[in-house]
Amino acid sequence: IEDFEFHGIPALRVNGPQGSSAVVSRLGGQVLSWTTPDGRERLYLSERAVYDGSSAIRGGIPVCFPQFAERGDLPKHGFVRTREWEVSARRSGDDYALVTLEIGDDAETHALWPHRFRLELTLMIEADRIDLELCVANTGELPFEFTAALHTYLRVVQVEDVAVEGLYGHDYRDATDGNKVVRDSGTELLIEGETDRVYRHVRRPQMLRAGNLSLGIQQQGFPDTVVWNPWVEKCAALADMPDDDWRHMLCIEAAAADVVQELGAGDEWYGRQTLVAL
Ligand code: TA6
Repeated sequence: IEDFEFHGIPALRVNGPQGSSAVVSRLGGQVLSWTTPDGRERLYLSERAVYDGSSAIRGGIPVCFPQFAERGDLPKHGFVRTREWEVSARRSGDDYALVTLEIGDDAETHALWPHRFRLELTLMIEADRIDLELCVANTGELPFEFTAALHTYLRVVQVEDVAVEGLYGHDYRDATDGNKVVRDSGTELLIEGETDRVYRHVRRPQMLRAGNLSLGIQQQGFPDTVVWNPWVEKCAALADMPDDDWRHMLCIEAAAADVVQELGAGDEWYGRQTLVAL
């Protein structure tokens, strides 16, 4: 586990077992790369991503907190994506490597959100798997509410060839269709146009299938799963993403997006997403 600079920002290179590796940026506490022992990069990271903190880094696994999307008065997806986190633990053994980053409140966060908190993000990498755990601690004297997400950008060769299994039978809110709530009735989800869905109370793991490559996706603590692909027009409107790259990514996010979490004074909340290359 070594410190290095990635596009001019402080980052960590985490070498896991069997040649697996990850890159974690201290800006945003954001995983930017995950490579499995077969040499494949599993996360999407835009070539046009911005690394100066003026906006979130486009790709990898951004952490959204204390708000998912734009429902309240806070900046979109909260404010920890563009702030610097500290490294508080690093450990490795024969079959794993682990780093923990943390961030807390300060005068700047109080100006946006009047609560005391500590976030800890722990990345554990094993040969074919990464596990991300987000801990939210309420370090103040009053309860607070939050929404949050691990906004994971998965790399795919061609999104039109991808199928997502495991969401059948769940209700989702369709942000591309006036937030209509719809029950998913297909056995697999195909991406055939702009997709921006919040699946609620997700109980099963998902499986992303693309040709002979599969990725298992599991979450705990997070009640919702968000599936996002901007498709052609919305992608063209994103200054930090090449026009054709909607094809090469699919966000499958572990989220507390619609199901708001309440956290009492002194309490802690845990949410986790696990990705397994199969
Ligand atoms: O999680 C899906 C979403 O909320 C979309 O609506 C889309 O706007 C996306 O996140 C990206 O947000 P960003 O602030 O990173 O451009």
